[in-house]
Amino acid sequence: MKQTLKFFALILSIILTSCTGKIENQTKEQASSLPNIVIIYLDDLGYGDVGAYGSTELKTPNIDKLANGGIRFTNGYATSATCTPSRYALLTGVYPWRNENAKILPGTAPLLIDTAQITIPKMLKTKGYHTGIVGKWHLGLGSGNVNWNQHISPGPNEVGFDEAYIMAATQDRVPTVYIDNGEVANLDPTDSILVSYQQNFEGEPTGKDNPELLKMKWHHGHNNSIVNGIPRIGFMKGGKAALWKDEEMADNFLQKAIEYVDMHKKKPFFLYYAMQQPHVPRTPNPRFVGKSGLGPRGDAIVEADWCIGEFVKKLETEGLLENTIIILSSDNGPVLNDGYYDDAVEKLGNHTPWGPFRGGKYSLFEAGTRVPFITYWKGKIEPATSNALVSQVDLLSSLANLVESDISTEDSEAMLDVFLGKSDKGRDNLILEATSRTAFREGDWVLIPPYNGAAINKFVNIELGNSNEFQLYNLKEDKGQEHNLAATEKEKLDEMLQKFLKIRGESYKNNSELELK
Ligand code: NG6
Ligand code: CA
Repeated sequence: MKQTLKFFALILSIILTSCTGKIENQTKEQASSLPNIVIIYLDDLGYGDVGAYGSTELKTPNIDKLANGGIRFTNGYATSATCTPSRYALLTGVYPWRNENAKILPGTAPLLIDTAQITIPKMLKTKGYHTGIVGKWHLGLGSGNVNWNQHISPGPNEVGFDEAYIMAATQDRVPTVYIDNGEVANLDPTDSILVSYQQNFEGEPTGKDNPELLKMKWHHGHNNSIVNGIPRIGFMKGGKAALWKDEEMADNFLQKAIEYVDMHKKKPFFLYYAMQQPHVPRTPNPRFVGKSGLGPRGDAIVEADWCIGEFVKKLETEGLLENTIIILSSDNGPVLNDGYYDDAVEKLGNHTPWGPFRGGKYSLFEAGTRVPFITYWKGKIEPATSNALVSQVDLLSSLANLVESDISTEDSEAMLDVFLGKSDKGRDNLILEATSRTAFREGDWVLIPPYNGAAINKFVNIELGNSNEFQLYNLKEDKGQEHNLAATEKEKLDEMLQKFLKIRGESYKNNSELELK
């Protein structure tokens, strides 16, 4: 009897192990058939800054290789004309104007994304992906009053990233340190970091009071703490060993991105490579200084292009290029003088960072949000140009389709076929945003409702899109938005306004973000 029982127990255990084995194998097989996903996201790169998008003065051979070997979208949009809101929408698939805090954040802002909210990396983790971010975060950290000398949380690790090597906000904002999975990298515990956006720390020099200490001069804003001879936004003290070296930032992020690939190449991975160029302060490595002939802004773009080339080379030498989809875009349109004297205006020559469009960063006109937008997948995506209307907010649902997840959001339209070049049918319409004001694009038309405020920001010298009257443009005939048709195309105006209001609601009128100084 004992023997028979033992025999049955043995048979049962064999059956069970073979079953669980099968299940495990299935997940493994499914996981290994999934492609790696890389989002390369630039900061303030304009539509016209890229060779494949018409730049002749500035050469970007490595971005061009992706654009010419993949799909070059001509109607691809960031959701916003500034960084934080665009990044929020990119990761969450939610329009930034739905979150009233999705505005340019100081370095001390709390985490903007709700830890219960779905994000691209969270969605991908449900399918077995390893997820990482390297580069600019600018979506807030902690829950208010971060102590930079302790573990910093919640942050990227709490909204879906297994690994996060970031700068907290922007290169021109304190704290000017790297944060490695919630810990300030290279922090000497005896030299605490203090950060404030309200007041200076006693005895610390500032850009405003100590011009003799500056290697880069401020033009507007940017006159608080001085780090590496560069005056920043916000005050900071201590953490000397942890301070980044601006000229090494690009190499550092590239190296971390490459290390990430090395560590995780055996499993499907998602890497959000959020580059800092060509945002201010523009500090290309000495290897790139003078390379563009356009001053530091151009040199920083040449440097970024080189980094992209090196990163793609890494995927290639690892044999990963055929199994990796690369999406490249920018968080908002271009700006020349964004607060420092760095020759961006003086050395511009014939270069047109805004391409054929009007406006730039901060603007509701096209150049604010119409950005380079490229999908590349060697052997899977046929090279093409697509005029389909697509937005970065669509990536969440579209990537979910790619990995056979049914996760989606109301704002994020699943258009995997468009991103893979199998369809030309993009979105019907899209809400555009710039410093809390919104506009409406549908088909070839764009409607900009009236907004108070200056028509032009005289510091950055960019037309913001504000007017006392409705503006209506036909982008097919008038890319540069020169001819306001609101008075003559009354029916179209009304139709657009009704649709805009239906999605956006009357609250679009509360454009409360501070006027940029
Ligand atoms: C503005 C800064 C600008 C830049 C921007 C954020 C001033 C006067 N201007 O407030 O230099 O940092 O914020 O750029 O401080 S973004 O690309 O991250 O949105
Ligand atoms: Ca930006």
